[in-house]
Amino acid sequence: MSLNSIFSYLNHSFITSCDAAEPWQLGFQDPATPAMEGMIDFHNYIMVFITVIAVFVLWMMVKILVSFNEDVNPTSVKFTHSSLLEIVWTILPALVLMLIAVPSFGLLYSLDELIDPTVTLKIVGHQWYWSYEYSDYATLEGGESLNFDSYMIATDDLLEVDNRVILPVNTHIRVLITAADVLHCWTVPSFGLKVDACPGRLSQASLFIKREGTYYGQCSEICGVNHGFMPIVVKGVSVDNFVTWIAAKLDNLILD
Ligand SMILES: [Cu+2]
Repeated sequence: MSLNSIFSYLNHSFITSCDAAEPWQLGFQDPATPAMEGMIDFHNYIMVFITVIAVFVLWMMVKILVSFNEDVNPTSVKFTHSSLLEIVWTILPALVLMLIAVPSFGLLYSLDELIDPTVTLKIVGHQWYWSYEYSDYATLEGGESLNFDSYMIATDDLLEVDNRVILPVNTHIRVLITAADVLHCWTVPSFGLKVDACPGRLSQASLFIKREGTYYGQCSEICGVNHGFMPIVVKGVSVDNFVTWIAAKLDNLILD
């Protein structure tokens, strides 16, 4: 069993298994997107390096304290240079940095990739609620597109909202994020998405949900007194159910 698989065991099976934050949770939430899967894999990969380096440095410090004190070594060796040692302690960290940098850039650029999105969801942060707009769907040609506000409803964990976002699974989705007043941050851990909502600026991210489920998140940028009371709930449904839901929403708009 490699170190990498031990870490992923800790993350996936032992510590947590959920799409919402849990009390005393230590690991990640279950990934629902390729992006989050990549981030968790990368985290596990880096943990291998961190563990080896931390153990090595600790061992070296203990070794120095034990072996190189006045009692054990009354007369110190007086050399100032060691070419071999200098080469090793230059090349080795450089190699470790390369091994970390290459997959990290791969992941970073893949997160930025937007592949021919089918659905666009525009998210606007307000003090203190979120509003959502399905820019592709309007009641009339050129009419106002489907949109609604999403307010928290009081539950024990303060994570539920009155209007959930519904999105299709296995579909490339573009999310556009902005704010109407102050900085907010649209964050859903299972998606690996955490995008600042800046007033006057439209940020873009891609989203591809791999499985149906209900995903919980929260505003993650201190935005005022009710910052803790503007949760995010996204329901991933099948494409058929998504189309049915959109059609019903549009019918309701026309009836209103
Ligand atoms: Cu906020």
